[in-house]
Amino acid sequence: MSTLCTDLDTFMSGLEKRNPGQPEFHAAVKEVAADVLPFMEGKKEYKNECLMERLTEPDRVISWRVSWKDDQGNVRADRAWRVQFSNAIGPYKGGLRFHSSVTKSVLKFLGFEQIFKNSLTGLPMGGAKGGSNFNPKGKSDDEVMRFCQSMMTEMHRYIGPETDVPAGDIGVGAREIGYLFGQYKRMANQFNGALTGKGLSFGGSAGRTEATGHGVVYFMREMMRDCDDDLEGKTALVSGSGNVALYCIEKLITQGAKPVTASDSSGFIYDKEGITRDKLEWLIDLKENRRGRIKEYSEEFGCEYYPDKTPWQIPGDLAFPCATQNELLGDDAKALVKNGLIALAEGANMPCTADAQHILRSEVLYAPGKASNAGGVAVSGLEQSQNAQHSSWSREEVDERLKKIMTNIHDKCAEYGRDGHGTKIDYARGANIGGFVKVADALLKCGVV
Ligand code: NDP
Ligand code: 2IT
Repeated sequence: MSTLCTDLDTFMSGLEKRNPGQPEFHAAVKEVAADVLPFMEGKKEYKNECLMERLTEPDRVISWRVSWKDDQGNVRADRAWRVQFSNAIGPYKGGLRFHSSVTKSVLKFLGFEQIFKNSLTGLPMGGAKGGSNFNPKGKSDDEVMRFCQSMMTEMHRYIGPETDVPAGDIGVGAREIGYLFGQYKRMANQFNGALTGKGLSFGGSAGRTEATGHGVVYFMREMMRDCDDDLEGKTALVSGSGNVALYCIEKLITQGAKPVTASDSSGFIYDKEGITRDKLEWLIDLKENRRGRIKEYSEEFGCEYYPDKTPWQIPGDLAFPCATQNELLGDDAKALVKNGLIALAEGANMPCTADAQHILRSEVLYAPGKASNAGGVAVSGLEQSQNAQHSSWSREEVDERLKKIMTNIHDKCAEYGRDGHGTKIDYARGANIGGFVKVADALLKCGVV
């Protein structure tokens, strides 16, 4: 490894050589390094400190086998990882993803992003991510429970409230966190805040379920406010119909915007009249309790359904990709811009490809996930505080803190992302550098580690 590397191409070719076959991780690092390397150039304090090389090498990656038995009595074996990326500014913190597409590369990209996101929240949380290629779709509750118990039987050795605190992500919601926490207590013989996203009856925080989706809309509101505009009457395109998408839609409705789309991996619905509060309640029940498909919304409410398509060709003022990585391509970005898009805030992690990001960054207001979806992990941080104090705060108090945190993240992005000539904020640059400076400072002050 070189001791000082300020040239992006040289840096990336070294990183790619050290981490072959990890395209998602490469893309996430490149996006950050393109802003951070020039920022570090010429700054005396960063010289010869090898900061980006240190930050792109996880503290450790733990991998293990998860054996479990399905309802037919067959033994199954899935793979699991926990990527403990950096504890420079606090204990490792980040979600768990259960999806058939999970690989080490995907979890490294997510863990890397989490370092900067968690730093932006202003709370003392390091970066981590974990998960498994286990696919919870179509599995019974008993199967999911047996899988979670087996996963935690190994994972409990590596986590704890002052060590590493996992939470939910794709495929890991209230049900999974409950089963994981139940097994954690048995293995560790401790009731503590080693997981967040817990149910309200066993140490969870009010408002955590809604936090990511609500936070994305709070962030968008700040971006619009910065241009003397607001959300009232704006048509909004949302993708996904999971935790983030549903509560993004909810907050859009209360802010007077008109969400018109939602999706899952089978297709999207286009409800020209707008998704209203009543329809959303039905959709939340469909997704959270009945575990149904988005197509059923179009059958229930008589709107358009497009199988195997994403919503980005539909005209809208605001866009909120809230499903998964690489779900919005360069051509989608072009269509959105052509159709008059004003702003896009990422609810998902890295939903826009590098091509799409490039177009959006120059043409519209663009908020990267590490800034705009940080409300989820921020309220996880608040859950940790409540657990440590053996107390619980009201929904209103959590919501007030969430709003403040999202405003602070916006302002930090503005501080580092406003160009020299005036008003336009490059939120991606602001988030990358704003997230980096605190982590870099901690690294510099804690010696060579
Ligand atoms: P959920 O599992 O609740 O929902 C995921 C949604 O995205 C579902 O509608 C799912 O459809 C869709 N989806 C997942 N994978 C794909 C795919 N490969 N192609 C198309 N659609 C897909 O997850 P969350 O809502 O929690 O997470 C969504 C995104 O938000 C992720 O990028 C996650 O990392 C990010 N995020 C989540 C946070 C949280 O607190 N939960 C916090 C910050 C970011 P289907 O059911 O068909 O798979
Ligand atoms: O991507 C994310 O920020 C999350 N999945 C939430 C992580 C957390 O620890 O709440």
